[in-house]
Amino acid sequence: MKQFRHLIETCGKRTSCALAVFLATASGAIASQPQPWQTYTQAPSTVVADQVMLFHDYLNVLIFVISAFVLGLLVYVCIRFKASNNPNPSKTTHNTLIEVLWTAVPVIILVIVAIPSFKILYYSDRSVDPEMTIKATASQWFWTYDYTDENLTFDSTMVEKEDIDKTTQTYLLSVDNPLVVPIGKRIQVLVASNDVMHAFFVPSAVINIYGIAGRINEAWMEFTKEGTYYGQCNQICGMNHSSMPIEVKAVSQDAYDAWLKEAKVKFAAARAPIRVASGTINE
Ligand SMILES: [Cu+2]
Repeated sequence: MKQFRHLIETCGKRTSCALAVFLATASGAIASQPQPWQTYTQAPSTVVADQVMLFHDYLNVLIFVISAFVLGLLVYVCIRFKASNNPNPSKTTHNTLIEVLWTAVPVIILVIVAIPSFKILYYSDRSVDPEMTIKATASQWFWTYDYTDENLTFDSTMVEKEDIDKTTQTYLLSVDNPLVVPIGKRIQVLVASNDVMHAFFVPSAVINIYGIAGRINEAWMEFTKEGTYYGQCNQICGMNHSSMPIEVKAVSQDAYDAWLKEAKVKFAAARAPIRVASGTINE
């Protein structure tokens, strides 16, 4: 009872806040991370995400129309065929026209849903002629990003609670070295794992790809606006599963070029080759 009362009080305090968040989210003002009391998806940040959201809205309209039609039909049947209106009930058992209709109409609706659904599925599956490639390799519990065209590799680990800068960072989402990408570029993302199964999951980009040891899975992203977009590994990958977030910074081409120049110097010394008996690897 105590808990219930606490819940009611908390709800009361948060109602206005929740309403503001809902309105802001619905209007697309929040781009990158989950919000308290969020009731809608994160705003789309890539061209694929834009398409998926359009499809989502289209399906919602369709669902609303079908639900309203079924509800209307139920109300009509309840009134029209109630016992007091039918002292001598009809003995009808079959109606060929209605039976054909209630089979054919759902099939047509499914086809109407399937065509755009498959179109988006194939569109989002893999990029055609990507302009750059990034390989994201998961390990317990951090990400390693390889800019394969630039010979640049670095690790990305979560910022610990005591090191969080509350003005710019979010605990459990912010990392020391974010994945920086230019907007308007078609980026191929290759996802792999060094150990157990992980996932590269960035909701606002509508990417959710498993990282599996010995396999390379593929996705792609092309950001439409600058911003910081967060994601998380959503496979239960071990004790610190919640401590390997993904932080993507989408910036202008000029800012990306400047970052790349700095990153090449910064990370050049950081990653020494791993020495093994027969020579060196990781070069
Ligand atoms: Cu993981």
